[in-house]
Amino acid sequence: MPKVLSEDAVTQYRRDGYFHPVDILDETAVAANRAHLETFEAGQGHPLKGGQRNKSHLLFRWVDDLMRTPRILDAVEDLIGPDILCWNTLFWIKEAGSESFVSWHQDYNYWGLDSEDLVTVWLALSPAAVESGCMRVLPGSHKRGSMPHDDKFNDDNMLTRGQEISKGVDEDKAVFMPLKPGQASFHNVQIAHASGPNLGADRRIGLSLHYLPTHAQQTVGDWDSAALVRGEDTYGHFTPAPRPKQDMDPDAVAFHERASGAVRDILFKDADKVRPTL
Ligand SMILES: O=C(O)CCC(=O)C(=O)O
Repeated sequence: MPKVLSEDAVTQYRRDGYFHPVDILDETAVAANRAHLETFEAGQGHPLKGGQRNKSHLLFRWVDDLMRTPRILDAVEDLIGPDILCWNTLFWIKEAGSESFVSWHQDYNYWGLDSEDLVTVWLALSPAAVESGCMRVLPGSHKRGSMPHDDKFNDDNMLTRGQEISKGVDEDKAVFMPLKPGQASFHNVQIAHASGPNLGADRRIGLSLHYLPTHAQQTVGDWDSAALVRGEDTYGHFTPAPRPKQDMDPDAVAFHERASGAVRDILFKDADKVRPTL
């Protein structure tokens, strides 16, 4: 008996590689989390950028708390079982009216992780409508194996190397995953997905959280880290991520430097060009 998702939702996720929307945060919690983010951005005088977008749970205690939200973990447990690591937390912010987009890609090809059970939870902290460039997916593509990608390095592309599937995407079969603030979508690490520019009047703020079973291993990088967020880790394949005591906890910030650098090296492996920051 699933804890949060219905039997139908689990069946759809396994068959099509995605499921949405799931209500996670109420209005008050969305406003509080958005305020944490935007207060920090106002303080530094610019939006989150570079390494701040990755492994953000090591910089911000409120992201670490979000990563451990029981309702998210219950839903993830419905999909991948009770022993759960969070590998990464990653902000996807498209400013209102920005050209930022995400080309069609599969994450499995780039993250160096050997588990096809990795599930990405994409949590909306502002409206993610079709107009604001919500994600779209190609149903069933998680069962097609690795599709060919080219690195295009477009500045408006939010992906590190501008990786884009070169063959096999039929846009007519794509499904949009619009979300209201506080809702989340769930997608499999192998599914082809993309998103367009934000033509809306508000920022599109998404936080993706990458959950994997504890047996997963990093196969590309020599060193990697993850946070045990539920159950037991009897494998010890990842260095445990520390929990920040507060935002910008010096020990966690130092760990973030190493951990986000390791992710950058993994993402840019064999790339012709490397961006200085993620
Ligand atoms: O936020 C987006 O539009 C794309 C996000 C994405 O590629 C992901 O979460 O894997």
